[in-house]
Amino acid sequence: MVQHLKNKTLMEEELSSLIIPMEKVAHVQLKNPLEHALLVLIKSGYTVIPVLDPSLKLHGMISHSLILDSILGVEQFEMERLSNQIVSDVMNTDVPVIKREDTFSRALNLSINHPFLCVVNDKNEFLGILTRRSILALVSRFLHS
Ligand code: 2BA
Repeated sequence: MVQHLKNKTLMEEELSSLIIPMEKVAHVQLKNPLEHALLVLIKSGYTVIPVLDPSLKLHGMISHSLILDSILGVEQFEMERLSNQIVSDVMNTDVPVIKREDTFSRALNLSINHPFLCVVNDKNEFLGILTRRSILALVSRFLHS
Protein backbone atom coordinates (compact mmCIF):
# COMPACT_ATOMS: atom_id res chain seq x y z
CA MET A 1 0.00 0.00 0.00
CA VAL A 2 2.78 2.45 0.99
CA GLN A 3 4.71 1.76 -2.22
CA HIS A 4 1.51 2.22 -4.22
CA LEU A 5 0.82 5.69 -2.79
CA LYS A 6 4.49 6.70 -2.91
CA ASN A 7 4.79 6.36 -6.69
CA LYS A 8 1.37 7.47 -7.85
CA THR A 9 0.80 11.03 -8.99
CA LEU A 10 -2.25 13.01 -7.91
CA MET A 11 -3.58 12.68 -11.44
CA GLU A 12 -3.48 8.89 -11.29
CA GLU A 13 -4.95 8.69 -7.82
CA GLU A 14 -8.61 9.15 -7.03
CA LEU A 15 -7.51 12.04 -4.82
CA SER A 16 -7.51 14.12 -7.99
CA SER A 17 -11.29 13.90 -7.97
CA LEU A 18 -11.30 15.29 -4.42
CA ILE A 19 -9.80 18.62 -5.47
CA ILE A 20 -12.27 21.39 -4.63
CA PRO A 21 -12.43 23.34 -7.94
CA MET A 22 -11.58 27.02 -8.13
CA GLU A 23 -15.23 28.06 -8.67
CA LYS A 24 -16.14 26.60 -5.27
CA VAL A 25 -13.20 28.05 -3.33
CA ALA A 26 -13.78 31.32 -1.46
CA HIS A 27 -10.96 33.66 -2.53
CA VAL A 28 -10.03 37.33 -2.78
CA GLN A 29 -8.07 39.49 -5.21
CA LEU A 30 -4.68 41.11 -4.57
CA LYS A 31 -6.08 44.64 -4.73
CA ASN A 32 -9.20 44.11 -2.63
CA PRO A 33 -9.32 46.32 0.47
CA LEU A 34 -8.91 44.44 3.76
CA GLU A 35 -12.52 45.28 4.55
CA HIS A 36 -13.69 43.17 1.60
CA ALA A 37 -11.35 40.29 2.50
CA LEU A 38 -12.67 40.26 6.07
CA LEU A 39 -16.22 40.16 4.76
CA VAL A 40 -15.44 37.18 2.49
CA LEU A 41 -13.70 35.36 5.37
CA ILE A 42 -16.60 35.95 7.75
CA LYS A 43 -19.31 35.10 5.21
CA SER A 44 -17.55 31.94 3.99
CA GLY A 45 -16.72 30.76 7.51
CA TYR A 46 -13.14 29.82 6.55
CA THR A 47 -10.14 31.08 8.50
CA VAL A 48 -7.62 31.18 5.61
CA ILE A 49 -8.36 31.62 1.89
CA PRO A 50 -6.28 32.02 -1.30
CA VAL A 51 -5.36 35.36 -2.91
CA LEU A 52 -5.50 35.54 -6.72
CA ASP A 53 -4.86 38.18 -9.40
CA PRO A 54 -7.34 39.06 -12.18
CA SER A 55 -5.83 36.34 -14.42
CA LEU A 56 -6.49 33.82 -11.61
CA LYS A 57 -2.82 33.30 -10.76
CA LEU A 58 -2.08 32.40 -7.15
CA HIS A 59 -0.17 34.97 -5.03
CA GLY A 60 -0.76 34.16 -1.37
CA MET A 61 -3.18 33.49 1.45
CA ILE A 62 -5.09 35.82 3.74
CA SER A 63 -6.52 35.07 7.16
CA HIS A 64 -8.54 36.70 9.95
CA SER A 65 -5.45 36.86 12.12
CA LEU A 66 -3.26 38.58 9.48
CA ILE A 67 -5.96 41.22 8.99
CA LEU A 68 -6.55 41.78 12.70
CA ASP A 69 -2.81 41.98 13.31
CA SER A 70 -2.38 44.60 10.58
CA ILE A 71 -5.08 46.91 11.97
CA LEU A 72 -3.86 46.65 15.56
CA GLY A 73 -2.52 49.99 16.77
CA VAL A 74 -0.67 50.60 20.04
CA GLU A 75 -3.78 50.53 22.23
CA GLN A 76 -6.70 49.94 19.90
CA PHE A 77 -7.75 48.73 16.46
CA GLU A 78 -7.22 51.38 13.75
CA MET A 79 -10.42 50.65 11.81
CA GLU A 80 -9.61 53.04 8.94
CA ARG A 81 -6.79 50.69 7.92
CA LEU A 82 -9.48 48.25 6.77
CA SER A 83 -10.20 50.54 3.83
CA ASN A 84 -6.72 52.06 3.46
CA GLN A 85 -4.81 48.81 3.14
CA ILE A 86 -5.18 46.15 0.44
CA VAL A 87 -4.81 42.38 0.59
CA SER A 88 -1.34 42.35 -1.03
CA ASP A 89 -0.03 44.57 1.84
CA VAL A 90 -0.65 41.92 4.46
CA MET A 91 -1.05 38.52 2.78
CA ASN A 92 1.24 35.57 3.45
CA THR A 93 3.17 34.63 0.30
CA ASP A 94 4.54 31.37 1.68
CA VAL A 95 1.87 29.14 0.13
CA PRO A 96 1.87 25.33 0.03
CA VAL A 97 1.49 24.57 -3.68
CA ILE A 98 1.01 21.31 -5.52
CA LYS A 99 0.63 20.31 -9.18
CA ARG A 100 -1.42 17.47 -10.60
CA GLU A 101 1.79 15.77 -11.76
CA ASP A 102 3.17 15.73 -8.20
CA THR A 103 3.15 12.50 -6.22
CA PHE A 104 0.58 11.65 -3.59
CA SER A 105 3.47 11.27 -1.19
CA ARG A 106 4.40 14.96 -1.62
CA ALA A 107 0.80 16.00 -0.96
CA LEU A 108 0.75 13.90 2.21
CA ASN A 109 4.02 15.40 3.46
CA LEU A 110 2.91 18.97 2.80
CA SER A 111 -0.42 18.37 4.51
CA ILE A 112 1.34 17.63 7.81
CA ASN A 113 1.88 21.36 8.28
CA HIS A 114 -0.96 22.79 6.21
CA PRO A 115 -4.73 22.29 6.48
CA PHE A 116 -5.04 22.69 2.70
CA LEU A 117 -2.81 22.81 -0.38
CA CYS A 118 -3.33 25.02 -3.43
CA VAL A 119 -3.36 23.17 -6.76
CA VAL A 120 -1.82 25.15 -9.65
CA ASN A 121 -0.74 24.46 -13.25
CA ASP A 122 2.63 25.27 -14.88
CA LYS A 123 1.58 28.90 -15.34
CA ASN A 124 0.79 29.20 -11.61
CA GLU A 125 -2.91 29.46 -12.47
CA PHE A 126 -5.06 28.43 -9.55
CA LEU A 127 -7.06 25.23 -10.15
CA GLY A 128 -8.45 24.57 -6.67
CA ILE A 129 -7.52 23.19 -3.26
CA LEU A 130 -6.84 19.83 -1.71
CA THR A 131 -7.70 19.65 1.98
CA ARG A 132 -5.83 17.65 4.60
CA ARG A 133 -9.18 16.04 5.35
CA SER A 134 -9.49 14.51 1.84
CA ILE A 135 -5.85 13.37 1.82
CA LEU A 136 -6.30 11.60 5.18
CA ALA A 137 -9.65 10.13 4.12
CA LEU A 138 -7.94 8.47 1.15
CA VAL A 139 -5.09 7.12 3.32
CA SER A 140 -7.66 5.75 5.76
CA ARG A 141 -9.59 4.06 2.96
CA PHE A 142 -6.38 2.39 1.73
CA LEU A 143 -5.46 1.25 5.24
CA HIS A 144 -8.85 -0.33 5.80
CA SER A 145 -9.31 -1.93 2.40
P1 2BA B 1 -10.62 26.27 8.24
O1 2BA B 1 -11.35 27.45 7.69
O2 2BA B 1 -9.82 26.52 9.48
O3 2BA B 1 -11.69 25.15 8.52
C1 2BA B 1 -11.36 24.02 9.29
C2 2BA B 1 -12.43 23.00 9.14
O4 2BA B 1 -13.66 23.54 9.67
C3 2BA B 1 -12.75 22.66 7.69
O5 2BA B 1 -11.87 21.63 7.27
C4 2BA B 1 -14.19 22.19 7.77
O6 2BA B 1 -14.24 20.88 8.30
C5 2BA B 1 -14.76 23.11 8.84
N1 2BA B 1 -15.35 24.32 8.20
C6 2BA B 1 -14.93 25.58 8.39
N2 2BA B 1 -15.71 26.44 7.69
C7 2BA B 1 -16.63 25.71 7.01
C8 2BA B 1 -17.71 26.01 6.10
N3 2BA B 1 -18.01 27.29 5.71
N4 2BA B 1 -18.42 24.98 5.59
C9 2BA B 1 -18.15 23.72 5.95
N5 2BA B 1 -17.13 23.37 6.82
C10 2BA B 1 -16.40 24.34 7.35
P2 2BA B 1 -11.62 21.38 5.72
O7 2BA B 1 -12.90 21.32 4.98
O8 2BA B 1 -10.73 20.20 5.64
O9 2BA B 1 -10.84 22.66 5.21
C11 2BA B 1 -9.49 22.92 5.59
C12 2BA B 1 -9.11 24.33 5.25
O10 2BA B 1 -9.17 24.52 3.83
C13 2BA B 1 -10.08 25.37 5.84
O11 2BA B 1 -9.63 25.66 7.16
C14 2BA B 1 -9.95 26.52 4.87
O12 2BA B 1 -8.81 27.32 5.18
C15 2BA B 1 -9.67 25.82 3.53
N6 2BA B 1 -10.92 25.63 2.75
C16 2BA B 1 -11.65 24.50 2.67
N7 2BA B 1 -12.69 24.63 1.82
C17 2BA B 1 -12.61 25.89 1.33
C18 2BA B 1 -13.41 26.64 0.38
N8 2BA B 1 -14.48 26.15 -0.25
N9 2BA B 1 -13.03 27.93 0.15
C19 2BA B 1 -11.93 28.47 0.75
N10 2BA B 1 -11.13 27.80 1.63
C20 2BA B 1 -11.48 26.53 1.92
